[in-house]
Amino acid sequence: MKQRIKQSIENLKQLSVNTLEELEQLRIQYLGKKGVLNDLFAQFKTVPNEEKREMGSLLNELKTAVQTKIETLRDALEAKIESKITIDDLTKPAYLETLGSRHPISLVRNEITNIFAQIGYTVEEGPEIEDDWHVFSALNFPPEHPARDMQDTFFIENREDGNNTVLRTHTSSVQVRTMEKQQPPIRIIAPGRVFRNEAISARAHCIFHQIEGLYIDKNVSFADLKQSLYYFAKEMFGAETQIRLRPSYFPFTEPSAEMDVSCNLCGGKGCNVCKGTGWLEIMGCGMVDPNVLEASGIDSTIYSGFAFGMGVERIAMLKYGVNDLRMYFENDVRFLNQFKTFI
Ligand code: 2NL
Repeated sequence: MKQRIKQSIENLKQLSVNTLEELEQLRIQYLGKKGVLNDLFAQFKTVPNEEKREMGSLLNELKTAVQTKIETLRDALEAKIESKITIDDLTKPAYLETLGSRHPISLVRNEITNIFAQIGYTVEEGPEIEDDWHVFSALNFPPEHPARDMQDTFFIENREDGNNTVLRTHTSSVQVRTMEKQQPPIRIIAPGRVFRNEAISARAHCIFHQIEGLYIDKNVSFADLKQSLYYFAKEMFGAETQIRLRPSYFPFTEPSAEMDVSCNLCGGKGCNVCKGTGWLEIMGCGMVDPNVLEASGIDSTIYSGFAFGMGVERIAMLKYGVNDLRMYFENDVRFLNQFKTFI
């Protein structure tokens, strides 16, 4: 028996396994119910008393050796399985990660805000859910103006006293908030999502994006407006771009104008994008009405300013040749993937 134990301890040292299954077999062979150790412990009962001490300690030695061996083999196997994942084949190419891309509306918004940042404008943001004051009253909209109608504006709360809560129909509300909290000089860009109660079509959507701008200081004139917007047009559409201003009307500016840029597709000769006119309408603008300055606590006898507003979707449509506005809202990856190179 003594010989068998010593042999077993010796044998253990040579043992190795390749799989967890083989390891389990080994465990059963030694430590299982009918395993080597149980068998030896059974024999131990018949050992003469004077040999029990030596045999007992030998048996315990074997038991510990078996347990240690199994632990060591298991650790080695597990380490091998783990490292297999990383050292499998170092020459294999890495997994290709599919890169996302920016949404065309974000690309155009960033491009526009970056151009204005070059001439000192900072970005302001404000809430999409607004009160009547910041969307209409402070902007010189008369009480019966059609824009205040349910036909045009989404109402969240429609109150008797006219102090309604609405989804903003333009980001002018952000500029009003800035004028209320800050005295001139003010030079800001207000990009953001706006909402109008429109039937959805290729040309119109009830949610769209706007960028408005506001510049207020002493002695700001219409000439400043023209040069600032001319600079923007050249940066945005190319150095050859020309602008023209046509008289228009907004409740919040006086005088008001629409700005056209020369069609950069046909160079002003006339094509189907500019409908043969050679010009593309891209924004509305004007000198801030003194009533608007006063409503926000700015002294119109000291300060003057200009403001402008443009639709981001419209500019993105011209830039990328997209002819259906709904594309911008469907998030079809076949559409979005086409903007990968425009990061
Ligand atoms: C358009 C026209 C415009 C403004 C927006 C503005 C803002 C304040 C005061 C005065 Cl706080 N004006 N914004 C001015 C003129 C035109 O937008 O066609 N937008 C798409």
